[in-house]
Amino acid sequence: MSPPGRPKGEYRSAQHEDTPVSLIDVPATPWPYPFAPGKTALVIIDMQRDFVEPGGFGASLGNDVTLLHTAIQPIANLLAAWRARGWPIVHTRESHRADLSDCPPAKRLRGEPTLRIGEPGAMGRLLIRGEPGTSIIPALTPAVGELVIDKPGKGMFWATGLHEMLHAQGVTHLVFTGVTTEVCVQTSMREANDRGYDCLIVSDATESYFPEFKAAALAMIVAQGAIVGWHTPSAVLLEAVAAPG
Ligand code: C5J
Repeated sequence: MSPPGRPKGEYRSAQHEDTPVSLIDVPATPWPYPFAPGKTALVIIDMQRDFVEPGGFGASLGNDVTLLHTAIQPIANLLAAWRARGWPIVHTRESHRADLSDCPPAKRLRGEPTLRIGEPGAMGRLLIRGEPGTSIIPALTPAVGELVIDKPGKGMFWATGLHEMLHAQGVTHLVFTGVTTEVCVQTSMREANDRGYDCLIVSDATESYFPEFKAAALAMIVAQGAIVGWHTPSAVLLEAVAAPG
């Protein structure tokens, strides 16, 4: 499919009209993604022990957490590339205050998990800030200077102030990774799309407990002319951003 007409090679963000940047066309579905070097934040959604390791929130819902592990190395590769260039990086953690005042009963009482949010499990109280389960897995530990956002919702903008932080850094584009594709990643990407960011999701750097839901989410995102955004594999993205301009 072909992209709609866009002046090639330059982008003026609605949020930063005065700061044009040179774009890199990254091969992607449904057509090339206009990558803005230095203005594109890598977003790593909820790669915390509670979702990825046994004994956490993901497992309490009856899920096989090993299904998420294939995303770890592609995310690590992207993280290394972003760090090498000094580009912005955002890590999120789905988490709540210890008194659960930011966890609505509609969320806490939903379903039939073996343990509910706030109850003690193998990695401390489930999804509670400061407990071992909410820490990012060791392979992706945030570095000093990277944004770490504790979000009480599935989406990363709800009750976090993240939009203002990204705006302050001049970020106009977002590259999404993390878990799970159809829940927190897709919700965050849709929120970002509504706020005017150009969004790409990296197909092998995101995973779901349900492979069919991951496939459906990726298809929905790019349908109807990239209605939410683009997707591409990490190797394609890394090759495109490494190429000499
Ligand atoms: C879920 C998430 N699945 N990070 N959270 O509850 O996707």
